[in-house]
This record gives sequence, structure tokens and C-alpha cells, in this order.
Amino acid sequence: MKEQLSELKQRALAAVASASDIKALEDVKVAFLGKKGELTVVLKQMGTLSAEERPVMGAFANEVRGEFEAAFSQKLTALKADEITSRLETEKVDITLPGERQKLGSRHPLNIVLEEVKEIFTAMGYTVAYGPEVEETKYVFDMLNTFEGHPARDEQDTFYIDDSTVLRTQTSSVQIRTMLEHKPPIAIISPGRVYRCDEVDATHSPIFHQCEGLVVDKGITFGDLKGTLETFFKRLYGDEIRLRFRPHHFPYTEPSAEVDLSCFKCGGKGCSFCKGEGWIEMLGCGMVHPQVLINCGIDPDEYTGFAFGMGIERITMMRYEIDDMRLLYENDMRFLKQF
Ligand code: 2NM
Repeated sequence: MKEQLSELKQRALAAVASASDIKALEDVKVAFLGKKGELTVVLKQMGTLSAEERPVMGAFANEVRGEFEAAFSQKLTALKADEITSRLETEKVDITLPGERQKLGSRHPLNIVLEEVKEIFTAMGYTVAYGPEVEETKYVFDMLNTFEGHPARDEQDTFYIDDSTVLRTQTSSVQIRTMLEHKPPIAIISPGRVYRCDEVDATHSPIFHQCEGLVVDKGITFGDLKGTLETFFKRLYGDEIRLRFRPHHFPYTEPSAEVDLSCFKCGGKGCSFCKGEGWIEMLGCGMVHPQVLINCGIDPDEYTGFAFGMGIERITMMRYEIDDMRLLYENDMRFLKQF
């Protein structure tokens, strides 16, 4: 048995030494020390030995097992180290290669301008108010004094969901909702998306953005409206800009006006951008019609107010000298990267 064990030991150690990877090494262990392993089989034969031989052979067998296990764990450590070395070799990264620059987005020009509009008005004490884009006709038309038969209500001009629901054509419905919910003093702007049945061209889009404003308090006058808009546009476009108020008509304001700005390109002399006029039409405004105040539960003998509405696209196009509105919606990177 001693020779058998010696021979086994030689073979086992040789097998450990020649194992080329961890899997092969584990297989060697199973072949010698597993349940049906060669050494296990020999150890089971111990019972057939005489009482004198048994402890001697037992001690020798344990020595063989000890040597095998020592060789095994040494080889395992070596193979693991080899594996790390070869992974470091094959997976190495060249840290001297130039990095790939992260492409940063930029803000959309409409958002840049809207943020600025909001900043100017909040600095003047206004609150920003929002409301639904799918809106009840009573908030978009009726309460704003825009009754049946008014062209703005026409199916040709407005997207109807049903008889009493529309995609809002202006954000005035937000002003109405605010007046219904809050007592004066009120000073809000209501920016947001609005919808009109228009064909797309260089100056029209069925979806565009508006920012309306509303101030209601005791003793508010047309002079407050003029001063507010003048302050606003000078902060937005610079002190050189001049405003011109022209009489106009809106059902929800009385008196009403349209406001032109002196052309930012020629300063008012007349050029191709302002079509020789020297002025560019910018927004509508007026004193809130007493009936609109009454509709919202506000006493027009006690309170007066002014309101205005402007297109964000128009302000943006003037600000950046953009001559086609479609550029604002096409998301062409060559255009957007400039902002
Ligand atoms: C405009 C022009 C003039 C306006 C009026 C009101 C309200 F609710 F107070 F009656 N909100 N917005 C208004 C006035 C809007 O847009 C061109």
C-alpha cells in the first residue's frame, strides 16, 4: 500500500503542476480527493490492514493528503495571479487617448426669451400663473365678452373638442380663472401654448406661445399700462426702443390699443425688416372691460385693471433677428446650436 500511495502522490503532484487553469486544477482535486477519488479509494482500504500497519499507513496517507493540499492551494494562488495578469494585459485602456467630448444641449430661444420675460415681470412684483390648454369656452370666450357670432369663436379659426371645449386661442382664460379665485390686488402674467387654425408659414403656426398680463387694483389707469409696457420693453430690448400706442378694438378691453415698437434694425427710419414703416406691431392691450370684471365678481366702481397679450415667437424673432418662425419648431441642430 505504501508504494501505491507513493505512486499516487507522484501522479497527483504532477497533475497539479501541469494544470493550466483553475477549472483543470479543480478537476485534479476531484480525481484524487473526491468521493470516488483515487486517494479516497485507497483510504477506504485501511480497514483491511493489520492493527500494527494501520496507524503507520494512516499517518503516511495523511501526509500525502497534506502535501497534495499544500500543492493545490499554492497552484490555485498562482493561477489566480496569472488570470489577473492576463486580464490586465487584454483589457488595458490607453488613458492617453483623447476623451470623447460630452455634447451639451442648449436652451431653446423661445425658452431663453420666456425666462427673461418672466424675470422682468416677477422683478416688478408679478406672479406667474398657468392654466389648462384644453379649456372651457366660457373661460376662453363668454366671460371675456366674446359672444356667439364673434369671428374668434368661428370653427374656421378655433380647434373645438366639443361645443363647450376648445384648445385655448389665448391665455386670457388663465386671467379669468385668477380673477374668479383671488380678490384684487392682482398682478399676474400667464405664459403658455395657444392654438389657432392657421396654415404654417414664415409668420404663422397653429401652435404658438403667448404671454398675457393682468393687473387689477384700486386706481389702476391707462398710464400704469403705458409705464409698465415701456419699462418691460426697455429692459428686454434696451433703452433706445420707443413704443407707439394705436387705438384698436378687443371685446375684453375698453379702451384697447395695439402697441408698435420702433424697428430694432433701423431705429425707426424705415428698412426692409419693418417694410419701410419704422415700426413693428408687437402686442395688444387695454383697460379690462367693466363687464369682464363684473363676470368675475369684481366691482368695476371699486377696481380697474389693465391687460395685455403678446406672442413669445414674435418677441423672440425680433430679439434674434429670426426671419422665419418655422426655424423655431424644426429643431435643426445647426439653428439651435447658435443660442
Ligand atoms: C390681449 C390684448 C388685450 C387680455 C384681457 C384679459 C382679461 F382677462 F383681463 F380680460 N386678459 N388678456 C388681453 C387684452 C389680451 O391679447 C392680445
